[in-house]
Amino acid sequence: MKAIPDLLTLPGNGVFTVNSGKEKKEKLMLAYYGTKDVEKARAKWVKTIAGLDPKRPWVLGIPSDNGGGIHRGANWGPLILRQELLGERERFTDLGDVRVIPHLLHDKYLNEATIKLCQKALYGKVNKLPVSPLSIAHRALDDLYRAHPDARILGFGGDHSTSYPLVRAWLESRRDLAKAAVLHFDAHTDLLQHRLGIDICFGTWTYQILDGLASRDHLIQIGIRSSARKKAHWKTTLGVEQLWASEVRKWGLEKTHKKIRSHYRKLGIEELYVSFDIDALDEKYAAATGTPEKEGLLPPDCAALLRLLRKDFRITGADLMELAPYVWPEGVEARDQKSSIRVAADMAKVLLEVLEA
Ligand SMILES: [Mn+2]
Repeated sequence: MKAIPDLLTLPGNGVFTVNSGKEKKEKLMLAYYGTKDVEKARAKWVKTIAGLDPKRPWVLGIPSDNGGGIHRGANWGPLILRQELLGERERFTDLGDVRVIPHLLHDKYLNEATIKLCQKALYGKVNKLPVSPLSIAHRALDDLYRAHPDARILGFGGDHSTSYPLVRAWLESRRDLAKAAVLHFDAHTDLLQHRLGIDICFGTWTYQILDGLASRDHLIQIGIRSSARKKAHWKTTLGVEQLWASEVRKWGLEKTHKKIRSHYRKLGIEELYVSFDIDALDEKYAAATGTPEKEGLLPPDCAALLRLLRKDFRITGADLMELAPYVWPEGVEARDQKSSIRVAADMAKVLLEVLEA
């Protein structure tokens, strides 16, 4: 836990700014800490980190979109989600943001000289700490789960690659991995092994967590509708369970819930991690994202499904990914950008609710 104040920074402060863009961050700092002075706010934040209470969920922002690749802009997701959640401040502890060097993704892609330069930039000296957003997140989450194995962490992304450290660290810290499963809401499978030679990014992260599961059928994907391959391909080659958006729409809420419940129950699952890519929702509701897709899931159905599953299983980890608040892809028919942000914030509230003990 000693490294946490170095690895993380104030809530909303993970997007590095010098001058341009800093007013976006000041608003949140003022609302959280009553000051625009970073040093004063930091002193208050450090106190929060020192006195963490695992009885409430914790929020962690990973404002990196360097693992994305169509329309970026999800780096502002964690800040804007928190602004929308100001009315819920009493319900969670805010761990802050991972410190993000926006040109980096994972330390394994870096040479030693670059790592040293970035350590000097982030920490003021060469040390053993990671420097890329996914590597920093993984290290911070490991420390947090080691000190508080019962922590319930809600991650805010970021592009979907930021789920990689969140899910990995959650799996690695389970007392009984055989009873732990992942439920992944998404329009896309994110199951590529590599994308242009890169093995950890928004299109591959789910493939890269498969070997961390007790068994591959512990992953259920829901909302899929944009895939180069048919559903049977993913089942026969990877053994992953999928409920496509068209099936969910046909079955309705009750039958969908029963299918998920019986699948997990047969496997003896007791606890779930929920990863929620906002593009699982129909583009009418989730247009402010990198890859919006038509004919998706409906927000009230997703909320109701999560509330039902929470009665069957303990939900002990979750994330909300891919809200890109300033992105507005051309040709997307939607209500307005503000409503897209509000829908994402409402989903974040539901995730917070199902994480509450
Ligand atoms: Mn995704």
